[in-house]
Amino acid sequence: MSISFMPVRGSVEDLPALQLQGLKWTVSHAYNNSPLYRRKLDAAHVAPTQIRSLDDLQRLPFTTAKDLQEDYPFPLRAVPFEKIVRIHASSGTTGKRKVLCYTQKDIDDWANMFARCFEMARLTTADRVQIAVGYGLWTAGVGFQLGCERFGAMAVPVGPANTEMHCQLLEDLQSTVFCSTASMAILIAEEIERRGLRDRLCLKKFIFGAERHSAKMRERIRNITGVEHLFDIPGLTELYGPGTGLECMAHQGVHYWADYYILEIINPETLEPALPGEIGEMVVTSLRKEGSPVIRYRTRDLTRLLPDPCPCGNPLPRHDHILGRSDDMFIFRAVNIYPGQIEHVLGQIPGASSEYQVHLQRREDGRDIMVLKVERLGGGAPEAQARLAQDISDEVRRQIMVRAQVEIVEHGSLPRTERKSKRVFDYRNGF
Ligand code: DLL
Repeated sequence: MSISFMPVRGSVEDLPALQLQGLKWTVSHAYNNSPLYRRKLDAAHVAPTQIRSLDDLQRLPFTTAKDLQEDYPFPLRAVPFEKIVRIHASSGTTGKRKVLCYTQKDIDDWANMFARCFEMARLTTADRVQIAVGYGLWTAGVGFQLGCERFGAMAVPVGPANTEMHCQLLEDLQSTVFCSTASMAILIAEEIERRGLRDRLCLKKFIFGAERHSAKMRERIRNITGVEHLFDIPGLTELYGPGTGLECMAHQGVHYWADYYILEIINPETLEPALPGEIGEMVVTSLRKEGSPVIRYRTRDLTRLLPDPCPCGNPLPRHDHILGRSDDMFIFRAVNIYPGQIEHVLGQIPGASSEYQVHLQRREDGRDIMVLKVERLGGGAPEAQARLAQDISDEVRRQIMVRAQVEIVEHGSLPRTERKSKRVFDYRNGF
């Protein structure tokens, strides 16, 4: 399969040489132009001239979210302000926003990367792409817009409007592709079902990301809308924004743009490379980014490389869906738990929907309790609800080894959001 947004001189065989060239350029650019990187590289005793092979990547120090916060507001800036044409910022889970700078070349590179996403999802210029993510400081809306225009399809730049407006535009403009967060995808799918719109729409593809989604969410979106192709799109503000790769037509993980960045998977404890196929933390190094280059940036996202050739025929390397973030983990009665584990359990239980919340509370006697609220699918008698709660609690106990009080709630009663969903509420320290 050909990919026309490949680097100018390039095929997959050229990737290692291209990566080495990009790595050398990035380290020297960062060292010469960013005080933060100079400090870090000096402290690690690495000079740009010592980068001679891709293995030398291992000698470079990691960059973390903390570095971005300490040098706020323009932490990784490596060009004069006159060359910066835009900034974006992500909210950051704690503390200050992460602000990243873009030169015109960065914007062009990002547009090409994103156009490749649309190409990989086999859009054509006849497609109508309804963009339902936020515009503004966040990279999401402008990123989808940029990629869509570069690709040449018709953008319908709605942003995170209400579902009423989205449904109306889906119907009136006959949009063929819907781009959103994973939560918004399920929200709109349920609205299409509620309004009985399915047969009046021309929707063929969903492209969603910004947060983890479960297999159950996918299944539900597909079942109620009849849309066959759902594509997971990853991305982060530190590395341009959305569009750093895309799930392929074979739906076997995410192909990522290894000509724009190097992806490493490390063991977050030892910081050593994970084995091929082993889950670890995603670490990224940009190869062409001018405004705010990233060198071994620890994303906190957990995934793994998929080393086998992909049945879709695309030769670009693959990583699995993002399985969670290392900072999503919570500790309950000395057990480390990721929300993804709970989703995994719910995915195996037929009467449970994909929607849930975890509430952690501390009783007066000091004991912690976990209340797991789960939406049920469809109707059912009260006995069936009690059975469902018992099944979920048994499986949580068996697979995650903790006791949870399961509360079954009506379908549609947990909040749906246009943003990233919050699923874990920890009240143990009083908030
Ligand atoms: O969420 C960019 C984006 C917008 C991607 C729209 C896709 C669609 P940030 O706000 O900087 O950027 O958040 C980045 O979100 O490190 C992951 O933890 C998470 N994330 C992004 N995409 C996915 C995905 C945007 N497809 C952080 N699956 C990342 C799971 C995702 N998590």
